[in-house]
Amino acid sequence: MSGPQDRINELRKAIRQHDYHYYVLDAPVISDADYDSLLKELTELEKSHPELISLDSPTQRVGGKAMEGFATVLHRFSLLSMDNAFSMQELRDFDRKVGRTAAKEQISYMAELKIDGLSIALVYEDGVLINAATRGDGQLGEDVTANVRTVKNIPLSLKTKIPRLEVRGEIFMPKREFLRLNQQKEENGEKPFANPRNAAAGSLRQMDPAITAKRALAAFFYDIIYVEAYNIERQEEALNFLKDQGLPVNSEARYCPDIDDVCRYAQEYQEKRHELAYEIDGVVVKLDLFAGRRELGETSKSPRWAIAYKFPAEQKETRLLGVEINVGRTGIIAPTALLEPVFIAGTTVSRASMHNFDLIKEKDIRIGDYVLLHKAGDIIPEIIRPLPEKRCGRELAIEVPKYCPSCGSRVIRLDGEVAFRCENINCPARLKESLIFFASRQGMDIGGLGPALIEQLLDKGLVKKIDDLYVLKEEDLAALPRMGKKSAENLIRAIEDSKNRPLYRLITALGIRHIGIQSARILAKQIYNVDDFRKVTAADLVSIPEIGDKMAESIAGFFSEPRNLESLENLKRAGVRTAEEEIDVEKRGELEGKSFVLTGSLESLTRNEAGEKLAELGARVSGSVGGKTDYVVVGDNPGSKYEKALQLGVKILTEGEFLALLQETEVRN
Ligand code: 0OX
Repeated sequence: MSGPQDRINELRKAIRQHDYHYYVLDAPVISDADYDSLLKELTELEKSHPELISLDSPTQRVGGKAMEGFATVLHRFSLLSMDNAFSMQELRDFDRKVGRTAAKEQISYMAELKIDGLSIALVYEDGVLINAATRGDGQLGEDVTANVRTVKNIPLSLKTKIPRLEVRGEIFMPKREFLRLNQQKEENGEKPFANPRNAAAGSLRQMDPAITAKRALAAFFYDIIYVEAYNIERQEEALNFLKDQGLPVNSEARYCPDIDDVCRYAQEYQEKRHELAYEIDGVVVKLDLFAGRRELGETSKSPRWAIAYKFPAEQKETRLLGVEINVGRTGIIAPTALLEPVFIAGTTVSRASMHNFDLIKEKDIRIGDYVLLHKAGDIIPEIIRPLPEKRCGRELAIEVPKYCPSCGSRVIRLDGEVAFRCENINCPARLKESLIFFASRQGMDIGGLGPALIEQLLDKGLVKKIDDLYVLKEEDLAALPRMGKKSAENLIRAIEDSKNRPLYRLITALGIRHIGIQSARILAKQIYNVDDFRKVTAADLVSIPEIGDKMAESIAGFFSEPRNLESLENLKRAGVRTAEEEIDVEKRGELEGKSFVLTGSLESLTRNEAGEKLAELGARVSGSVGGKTDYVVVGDNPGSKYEKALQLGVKILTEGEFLALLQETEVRN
């Protein structure tokens, strides 16, 4: 039989897991409202069975968990959390409780928006920001000073040289920035943030402040933890004081003489929340007079003079009618849910990004399902979960397409990425981006061929593949709007000039994922003919110094797509340089074309250096020993490659023999 203890255990376990997802992974799997209801159920069960309360119950701590990597800060004053109210009734209950301790004339409130961000504490000494720490568990936080200094609306110094001021506030990510960041993440095949709060946390916990600086974070401050030399006795006064010192204070806060006003304020912002530039998840109600606060005091985890009214989560049920598969401009295959239209958080929604196929599988969403919908960050419609109890049995599984819906190429997925992609550089969905990058400075540097002109070429059907650029005729171009004879001539010349770029520029221009100009240089040094790329495997590629697994896989993927090979063939035929001519052929001798495997550590040179030397002599370094391996160089503590070489009878060289061979070959050259 299952008694309260079983349910309590179940709830504690679930809450701990959700805490971990939320605070540590920044990737919650349930909505805040669902989390709150679990916590509420546990709190109530424990209230009616106090003998079952244990010290490690999630109800017994203030929340949060120290993150790794940042120095720990012990807060001089612990940062309390707040009790929640989920209805106007519970707000009134709070007022009644306050009335039991505080005198009537002491009771009036400040109502503030509850910004959905990350609680932080700043310390200013002599008016200068000297420390910023996350709230952590309320006692121990993390030193994020370097990152907080990059937040533009946080002043590095105050208006007045106050000896010491400690303030508490909220760092958050505005909705627009959240939208931008997630779009960027999806384009890069990364997992989007679940909500602006997680995005803010993720941005603040970057070890490199330069990354934090690129995210448009902002902050509002709402609490004086400690101040020296000033006597402040009311919350309204405190907010004005903070504002006067140059700290950002939310301007929607309102003085409310009684609880009716507070309820009106809460109602008003519950309706207006979608119009705000930042996400709020409720309203914070605080006793205005500090004298009254002192009288009420606090429990071990929260003040008795404040309460957070949490808005009901905006969730709607609707039906998933189908899934549209789109190809993004970078080749990402993206599933979009087609929904029965439903009004939610201020707009009617009939489509929702499903982000990626992993998520669909994880949530087990099927076509025909009734689903629960919400808006992440109050803007991005998202399916929270399906409602399997409403299934009729005719629902259909959502499959990852094997072929690109736009061009029919095989769809591939790179290791470690959530996204599936179309690899065809000429796929109509991504051709424009491919061309823009191909012609750009980093690529083939075709002067005058920018996005606007590329668009015209595509519109007129003059270019359908990358290689079509090289068969463009002057008269085709001259006929385009806003294009005179002279500019057509110039463009043809620029295209002609680009044919002779070094090989690494062509490799860069192909826009292969993870291959930037640096890695393209390395590749071109080792594999100096585009034709050879189709012969090398990912295993061969990783043996090239500085080429990692991801890059190797990506290159192999690119060159396994027949449409890409065809385009390269056409480029070659059109006269584009597809081989590295600068390698000094004279320098090569007997080692030309030989395949080497290096194992164990070498004393007189690094494996990278050995690789480079071999490449200069026209030899190739491979990652694994096989039938085609000519030599295995064995250093200290060799691995299994040594045994394999013995097994296969491959010629084995000691470091000394290897150096001698290199020298001999170099001398002979
Ligand atoms: C917010 C917010 C959070 C601080 C001290 C006791 C109550 N998220 O916007 N907390 C508080 O106040 C806490 N106010 C706020 N506005």
